[in-house]
Amino acid sequence: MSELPTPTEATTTTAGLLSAIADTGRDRVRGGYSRPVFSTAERELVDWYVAELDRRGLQAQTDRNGIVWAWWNPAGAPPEGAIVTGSHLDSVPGGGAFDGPLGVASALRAVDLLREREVAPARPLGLAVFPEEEGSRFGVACLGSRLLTGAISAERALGLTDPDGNTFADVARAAGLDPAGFGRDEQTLARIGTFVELHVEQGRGLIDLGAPVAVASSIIGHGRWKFSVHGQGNHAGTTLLADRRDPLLAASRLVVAVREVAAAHPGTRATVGRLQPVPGGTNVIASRVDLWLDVRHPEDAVTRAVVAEISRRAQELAAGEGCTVEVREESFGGTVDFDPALARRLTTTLGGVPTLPTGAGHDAGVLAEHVPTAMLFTRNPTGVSHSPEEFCTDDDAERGSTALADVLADLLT
Ligand code: HGY
Ligand code: MN
Ligand code: MN
Repeated sequence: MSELPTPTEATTTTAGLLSAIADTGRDRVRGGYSRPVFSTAERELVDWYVAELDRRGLQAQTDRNGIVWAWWNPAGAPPEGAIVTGSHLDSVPGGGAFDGPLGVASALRAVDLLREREVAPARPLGLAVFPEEEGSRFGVACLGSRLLTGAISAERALGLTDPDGNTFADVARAAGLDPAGFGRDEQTLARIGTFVELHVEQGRGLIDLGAPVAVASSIIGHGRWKFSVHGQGNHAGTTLLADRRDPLLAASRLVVAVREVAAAHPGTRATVGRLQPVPGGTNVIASRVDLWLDVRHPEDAVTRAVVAEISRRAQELAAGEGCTVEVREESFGGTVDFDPALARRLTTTLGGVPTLPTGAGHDAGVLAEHVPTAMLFTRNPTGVSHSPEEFCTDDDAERGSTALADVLADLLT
């Protein structure tokens, strides 16, 4: 048994662990945190994670897809069939403090709790941090877990570009990874027997239920599409209205149409959160507008129908303004129902906590197609996420880590 770390406040509570990174990647303009994958801020978080692993006598290993692993295997059991837990450290622009990091801190805290309880794992416990879960820099959500499982080809991933035009290959190479190494990793996948991810709840379910922890039942299907509306760039002062082909006008009407189409398909969540006029000058009629559409629904056929109708409306609105429009699917993942037997086992271990579906995507949703997978949610008293208002109380954070330790102890022995 490795030496226990010297307990300090920063390492003996979940909230204490998170307090150590509370200033990393703060976004003074947007509020909240902006920690894009492979940015200085996100790399500082990875360094924090590696140092906390080291404090626990655990050796961090970054695999060829950029996933940061650590294995605790005091019994010296065979590597296959490990119980793995973890989450991500990258964020959306202006995101909250808990989306991702709470799952990582809870995994570290669960190791401490298992050791304090003198749990003797019969199989290895793995900890994992997946890169680019948000897809905020390169556009594809859960990029690390999709590469691990082969859900995205290395070729497509390496060609993805960030808003500044940097390719994933170049940025990953600068971060010390070998682009030739990316792609499905059978050997690593074979080591994962069960994956359990703890995540801050990104909704009001636990508030309304008055409970601190829930087990996930499903993740609704979701996808992302890029629309590019092409018009005629021109001078704001010398171009009469009748002579304009303004893509921003068509794109603005399209944003309104997105809400109309979604409202006509109950249960649909359709969002345009990112819209980029090019070149983007105050005195310039845009020549092009890029906008990104996020559509989610429990039934994949409805998601497809909604996107088809929005695409039809886009063509109509573009033509009405003398513009053209291109539509490209950037990512899609169908609705995932977590392993029911595993979910029941966790619910029983935790004494009958609620089970909740979620509209938020997670690496667990990608892994669920390959290994038995479950999720735990920790209460978020604001119910808000992907925003600085996302929150989790110190007590609930500790309750979540304790619940994670409980289910890991059950699965490990
Ligand atoms: O977009 C999502 O649902 C997740 O936060 N990546
Ligand atoms: Mn997340
Ligand atoms: Mn998120």
